Amino acid sequence: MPVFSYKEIIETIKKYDTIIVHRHMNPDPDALGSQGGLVELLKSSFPEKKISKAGGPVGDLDFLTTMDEIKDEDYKQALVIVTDTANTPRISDERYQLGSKLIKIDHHPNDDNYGDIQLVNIHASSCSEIIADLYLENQEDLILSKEAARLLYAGIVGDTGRFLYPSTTPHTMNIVAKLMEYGFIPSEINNQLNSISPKVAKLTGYILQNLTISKVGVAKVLLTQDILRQFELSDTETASIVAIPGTIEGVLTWGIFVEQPEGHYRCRLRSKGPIINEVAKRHHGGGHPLASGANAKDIKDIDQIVKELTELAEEWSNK
Ligand SMILES: [Mn+2]
Repeated sequence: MPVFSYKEIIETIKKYDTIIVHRHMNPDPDALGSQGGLVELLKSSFPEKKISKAGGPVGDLDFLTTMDEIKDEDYKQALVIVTDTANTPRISDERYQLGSKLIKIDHHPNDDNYGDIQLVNIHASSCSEIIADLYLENQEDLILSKEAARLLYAGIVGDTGRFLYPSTTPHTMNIVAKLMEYGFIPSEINNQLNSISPKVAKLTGYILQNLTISKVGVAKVLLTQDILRQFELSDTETASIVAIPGTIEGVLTWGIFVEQPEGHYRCRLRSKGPIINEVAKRHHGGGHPLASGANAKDIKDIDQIVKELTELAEEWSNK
């Protein structure tokens, strides 16, 4: 694990009057929870500082938080912090480079060592958990508001699949218990995060109908541009259906292959056991051991990915 120090981060934050927090493109609840949670935490702790959130539109997740308008000149002398983003091409709003110092805070494997300071903990369930840790370890310097607690809670709920995934630890639950004391309404967030649009509900039906499951437990489904048009959905709106195959008995690892307008396929890979991020890395992607993303240029490439998942599933079953 890379060496990091909370103190170094707090001391750096204290030195800057302007702080701009970025996160990854196509934000999920943890991207917004860690970004918004950190911004709220810093605003209540240092009311005299100018602290803002940068990045593209947040879509349906605007019940969590929305972005601020930031001018190029605001970056002069600014401290930039990027949350939940493993590599620089995924950072939303490339002006993150305009600041005078850069901090990376993340929980993905640290393959892209960007930033002057890094706080990377791959054992954390979510980046929001790391921000909560940052607060808990520095309570003499920081003040957590109810809104910050709500956002961090949402990020943890999002990235743990409501505490379903193995990344959920006793430490995660301790943090969640502390956050819940701040008075927001957890069930309200749970319901908001759990609800899907009627369009996505219909697509869910399509996926369940068309999923193939092999003998060793490799499931796959292909979503073509035709299908997405039929359901009036874009690729980004398909994120919420990725977990569905995992709920089916006997499914060990799976891929959802989404055709892009340019013709190639975005591959969402998941697993309940076999470590799949090496497969993702071999196919222009990466990610967590049990949740990764990759790219395939054609159906032959997809077949190769499925073959590699099958080998992993066989190895796993023979263990
Ligand atoms: Mn995350």
